[in-house]
Amino acid sequence: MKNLLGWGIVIAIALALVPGVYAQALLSDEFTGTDLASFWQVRNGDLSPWSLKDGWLVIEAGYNQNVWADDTATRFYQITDQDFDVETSMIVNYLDASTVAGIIAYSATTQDHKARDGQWVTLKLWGRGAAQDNNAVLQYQRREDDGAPGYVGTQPDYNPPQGIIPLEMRIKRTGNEYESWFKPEAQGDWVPVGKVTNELQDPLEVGIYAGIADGPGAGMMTVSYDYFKEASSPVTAVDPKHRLTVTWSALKSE
Ligand SMILES: [Ca+2]
Repeated sequence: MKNLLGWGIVIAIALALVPGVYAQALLSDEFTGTDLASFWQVRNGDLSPWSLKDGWLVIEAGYNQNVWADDTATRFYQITDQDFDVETSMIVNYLDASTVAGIIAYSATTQDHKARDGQWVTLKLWGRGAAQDNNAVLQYQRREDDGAPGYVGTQPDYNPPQGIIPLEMRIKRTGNEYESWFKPEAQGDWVPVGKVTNELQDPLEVGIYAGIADGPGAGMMTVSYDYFKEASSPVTAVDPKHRLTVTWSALKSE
């Protein structure tokens, strides 16, 4: 009996360590240090060179990567089956290409409105190339659609020129409801973007991404993410000086 209990514990721990088997709450990250925290998974990490530098996750976006008809971006995500309220602060620097960067909640097990496997909600900065005068727009979309109720094809009163674009983004999930906000220039109060109902089946892959939709030879994009925060989860980070786990509040007080 004691042995059975022991094996039960071992199996429970093993399941908890296998991503996707046991979902959990999303974790916050300030992207300190040089190693990406182990709770992240990276999709298409080989297509866009990336690294942690001076407290930022810096992604040099690769080509032929989009989030529209398909999700082919380089994506950093965590798996959850719970409600969340996540935000990120980012600096997009792009030139002369069609580029995408933002927050996504992706469900591999949900069929989209065209009966394809895979559906999502994303708040996206679309950096537009010469065909649209080299300026960016903010969009709130599901897969290949921003015309359904609550989605936004072009956020009003926001149209920064290409170059360096700081902004913050936020998506809050409450059951099947997903609400979004942003902060132009990464300053001021949250500006509402949209609120939608999307019946995404758990587990969800929630995170941040970058990609250049055009092929090789088009311009460039560097996306620097300062942090990814879940409102209910304090940031933990490794203090490089003391090799100790410290909380975000401790970091802030230094
Ligand atoms: Ca940071």
